[in-house]
Amino acid sequence: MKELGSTRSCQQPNHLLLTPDTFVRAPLPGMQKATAIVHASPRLGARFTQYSAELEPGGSLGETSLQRFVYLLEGALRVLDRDIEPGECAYLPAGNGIAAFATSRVLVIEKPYQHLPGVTRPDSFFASVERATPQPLMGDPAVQVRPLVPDSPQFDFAVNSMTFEPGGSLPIVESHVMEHGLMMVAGGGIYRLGDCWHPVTAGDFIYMAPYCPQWFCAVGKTPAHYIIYKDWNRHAD
Ligand code: UGY
Ligand code: MN
Repeated sequence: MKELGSTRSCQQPNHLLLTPDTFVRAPLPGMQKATAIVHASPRLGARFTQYSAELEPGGSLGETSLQRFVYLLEGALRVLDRDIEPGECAYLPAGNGIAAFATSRVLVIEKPYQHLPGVTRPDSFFASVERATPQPLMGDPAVQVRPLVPDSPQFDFAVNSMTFEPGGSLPIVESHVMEHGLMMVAGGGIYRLGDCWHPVTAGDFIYMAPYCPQWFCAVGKTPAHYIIYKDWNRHAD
């Protein structure tokens, strides 16, 4: 199929689906023994940058003045003085060095901090899908939401783990002011985005612009799992 110029990747005015067959790798400044696939960035109209970093043992991400959230998909990382495993994540108020000690794949989200008067900037923290408390989405036990960022106005974004039992779906077609960056981690299903219904599977990335109509239903015999970013706790400006 690829030879005939076919792909599920699709760009529309209100969303972008990127499938692994179309990923293009390039280094970012300061990276050592590492490369990046930039999925979403201000060039797309997003107010954040999201990329997958692929690191060799001993590889590292460069410094940044932006706040940085990392979620480990595969491998082993050292962040500050802690080792993290797949399913664990870390937040740094400004990107300090993050190093890999095994071949690793990391989801990275970077965003300029939106200050709120009277609210201090947050410190670094560590979290994991396993340690997060699951909340059924609108009371539906087939859809579990696990917040990976503390519930505090200090944070100008949220990242949630969402798992869907086979057949589980978002209860409504959502359309909201927040934008999303989403990485499918396991399983798959059908994602409605705007006027398109996309089959999606583990490894796919989706950007949803503000107000993009969105709905998902997990299809298959195993649960679907995705990690989803949204802007949060701030006025729309
Ligand atoms: O948090 C959310 O807006 C989430 N329910 N959206 C989504 O899964 N597309
Ligand atoms: Mn949403």
